[in-house]
Amino acid sequence: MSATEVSTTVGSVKVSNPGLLQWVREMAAMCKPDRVVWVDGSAQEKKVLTEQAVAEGVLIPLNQEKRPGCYLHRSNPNDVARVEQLTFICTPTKDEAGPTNNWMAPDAAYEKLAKLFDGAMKGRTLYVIPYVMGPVGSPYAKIGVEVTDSIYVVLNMGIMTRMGAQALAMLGDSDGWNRGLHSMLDINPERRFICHFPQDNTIWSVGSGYGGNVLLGKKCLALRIGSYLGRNEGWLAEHMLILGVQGPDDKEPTYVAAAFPSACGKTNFAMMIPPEQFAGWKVWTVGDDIAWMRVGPDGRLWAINPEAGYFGVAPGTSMKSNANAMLSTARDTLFTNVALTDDGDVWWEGMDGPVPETLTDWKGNPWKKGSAEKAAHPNSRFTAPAANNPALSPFANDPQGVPISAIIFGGRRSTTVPLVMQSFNWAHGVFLGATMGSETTAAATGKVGIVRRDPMAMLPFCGYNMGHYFGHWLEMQKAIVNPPKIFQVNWFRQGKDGTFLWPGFGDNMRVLKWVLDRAAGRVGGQETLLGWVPKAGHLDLTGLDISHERIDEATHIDLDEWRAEFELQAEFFKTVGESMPAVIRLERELLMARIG
Ligand code: GTP
Ligand code: SPV
Ligand code: MN
Repeated sequence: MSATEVSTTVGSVKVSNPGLLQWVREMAAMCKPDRVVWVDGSAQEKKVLTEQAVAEGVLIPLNQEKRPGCYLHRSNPNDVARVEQLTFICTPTKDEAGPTNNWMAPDAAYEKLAKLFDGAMKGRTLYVIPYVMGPVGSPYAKIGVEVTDSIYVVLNMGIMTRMGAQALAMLGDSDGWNRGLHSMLDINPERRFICHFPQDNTIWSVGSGYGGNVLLGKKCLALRIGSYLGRNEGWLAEHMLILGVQGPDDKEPTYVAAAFPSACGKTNFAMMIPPEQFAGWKVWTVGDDIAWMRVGPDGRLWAINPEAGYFGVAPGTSMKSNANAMLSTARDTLFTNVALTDDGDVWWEGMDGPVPETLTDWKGNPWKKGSAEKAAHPNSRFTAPAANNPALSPFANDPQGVPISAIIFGGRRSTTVPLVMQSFNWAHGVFLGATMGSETTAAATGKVGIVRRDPMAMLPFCGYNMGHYFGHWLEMQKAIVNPPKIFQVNWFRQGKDGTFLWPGFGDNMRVLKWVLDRAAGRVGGQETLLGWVPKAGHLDLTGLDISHERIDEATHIDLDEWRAEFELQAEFFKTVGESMPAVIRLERELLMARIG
């Protein structure tokens, strides 16, 4: 596109959106690429870009007989996860970003990053990626345009979003689209910034080539900008999976949304296969990471999954733990930072079958069985099309979404938090979400295994003041006439021997069944000081080969542990400060007073 052109044609769509054309010109003028290529999303384009990525060494072809259409990407070892310390919310005032976000003034951020973007794409191609988050044509979908110099980003966005001409056709001449700018630069952590400008519906990302830092539709738009839009427009953008459950006698599925922090089990739960005792039960995946939820005309909460693929954690995924994820990665999948087998297939820790004698590790070095080093990076990932998932819900692309009957909050906690508990009411449920703690994982850089508060699994993803975010959740109750019931779960409690007390994975169906029964008012519960738990015998444990002592430990509520937990929460309340809604503070005080 030359500086004077007033339209361009992408696929069969003539683009004449003046704001879009102008913005692309400005971004190109700043980044100074050799070429500008508009991505149309066609199969032919994918083929050409894939070949080019292979020629440039960005992708390594896998054994095409074993994994048709699959490729391996190795990222720079300094660039293997989200970087929360380099992620900024750039609002006019620091208070709007709140005490839990890194903040930069918008002008300062634009100026700082513009210097880095200046000439950043010399000798490179600038790809213009139009994309839709949400089913094409859905009134709840949002449109973004990401310009990037990374072929890897283009190919991943092609799986994760509805990309190309269809997005431009849906956009027309509207001004309602997110402006995303990304350049890898030289992948230098010293020059890496992920900046969000909620008021401008703009995201600027530099210096990384990895996942959540650069696939701007995902965490940046669908959660950080999305949560900001959601507050203004009266809906919720959440780090939640969405699943449907259908029992043998159910005419239609019941839908559940669940927030677990990064690498704490969303993909696994969303694709779960119920155990043998649940013959005739079926779990359908609607989404595995993000939910956009609005109040429908019936007063229920309706959710869509804005994504079209899964950017899932590879290690630990096996036919035993998550067959649907394994099958999703059988073809047309991009793998990042997994190990390579001698016959050109992928491997990671926890995969089925014997550990291979020799491999090429995620850095490209020879690896031998028994090595102290991991062969796959702990945050290695697959990017797989949702269409590959045998359990994909027939309603996954429904423009209206699905009605949510229960919301589940879950963290990774080796102590204190019982297997399952139901909140007394909406406000108490919001409190449970707001005070969620979880042990840190490899999904973000930094130390692993430390308990931190991760309210609603949104600490790294809320695009505005966290206290106001809790306020928004409380406020939503007025509009949700038929609210979902709210639950808390913990699959990760450990016994004294340091092993998980609960078998997890498919057996989580047993907990889910109780959640559904409670949400539908089909079963009584046991009231405790802290919430409702299953009555003895109500958790279906048939066929489960673990001792009653271990189940008791997994479900136990220890008031001393909870006293300590409330103290830990105090620190977080102090951080959030004045903006913490009174309702949340009083919920805590009420519970503390109650346990004495
Ligand atoms: P993000 O993609 O980072 O948002 O992660 P996620 O929440 O989708 O987590 P995922 O399902 O990929 O699981 C992450 C890790 O948790 C994997 O190593 C799983 O094997 C493990 N995991 C998942 N579910 C369970 C469970 O029920 N019990 C136990 N013990 N581990 C689990
Ligand atoms: C997460 O960390 O929650 C992810 C992976 O889903 S990333 O896309 O890198 O954010
Ligand atoms: Mn996630």
